[in-house]
Amino acid sequence: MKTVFITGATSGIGEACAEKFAQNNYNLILLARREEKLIQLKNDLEKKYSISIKIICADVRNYSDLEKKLTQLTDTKIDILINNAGLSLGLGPIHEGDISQWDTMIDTNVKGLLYVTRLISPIMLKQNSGHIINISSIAGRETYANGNVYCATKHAVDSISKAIRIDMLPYGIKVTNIAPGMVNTNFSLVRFNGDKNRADSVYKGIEPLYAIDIAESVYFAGAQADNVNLNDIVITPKFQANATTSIRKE
Ligand code: NDP
Ligand code: 8X3
Repeated sequence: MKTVFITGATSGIGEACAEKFAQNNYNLILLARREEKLIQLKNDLEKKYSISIKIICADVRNYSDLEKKLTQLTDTKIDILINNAGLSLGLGPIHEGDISQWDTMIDTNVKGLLYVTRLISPIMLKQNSGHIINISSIAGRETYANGNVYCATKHAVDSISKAIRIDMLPYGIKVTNIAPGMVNTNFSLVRFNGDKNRADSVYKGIEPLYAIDIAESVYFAGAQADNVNLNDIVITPKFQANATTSIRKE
């Protein structure tokens, strides 16, 4: 049986990936900060599918804690790593920016992804096989008004994916970068600090993507023949052309 390691598995895209891979007979290693949600997911998915699930309650920003917890995995085969944990906080011009929100976004979306990759890639090197799938964003391709630091973190993910693809080439480890547009998850609720009206307005008049739509593409990338690597996938809802152009119904 194959094993997939998913960060940010307690919600949205990560949770949908957990279910999609479980359905397809993968064992799971699920990482996030909310332990109760991880335990609930483990119980639900193990009951529903004949798979085994390890949970790791950790914050991707804390390297020493990750190191302690992930070095226990050295005997576990990891076929796919999905670097998905991430967030956006706030939306505003640079001169009004909140420094602690910037730090959280940079530490989670960029440094957290690097920390996890630093710890898991040697396991893949030892195996001489593996696949790293990074969840970037359309905000990693284009910059939109007031998105400054979040867009910068996702541009960094885009660049890191390209760099890791080169680093991993001699070892036969694949790297895929997935860049979704609008996906209706808890993303906007987190961005707007729990303001549900504001979060809902992001998806008003347009049918957004759902977490499962992204999980389908992640699974598709992971299920390619061994000789095939999907480098980049950009996914938007039907009525979104790019980060700043979409058609909304009144
Ligand atoms: P959600 O808010 O629904 O999920 C985010 C997940 O990340 C949660 O499971 C959360 O778990 C985890 N997480 C956040 N911070 C940390 C941390 N410090 N350490 C460990 N886990 C963390 O949002 P999405 O599912 O939408 O977001 C997933 C990824 O997709 C993000 O990288 C986001 O930038 C990206 N994305 C989202 C888009 C969208 O429109 N929704 C579009 C493009 C990209 P917990 O709180 O339990 O730690
Ligand atoms: C999330 C999509 O366009 O809100 O990365 O930045 S967007």
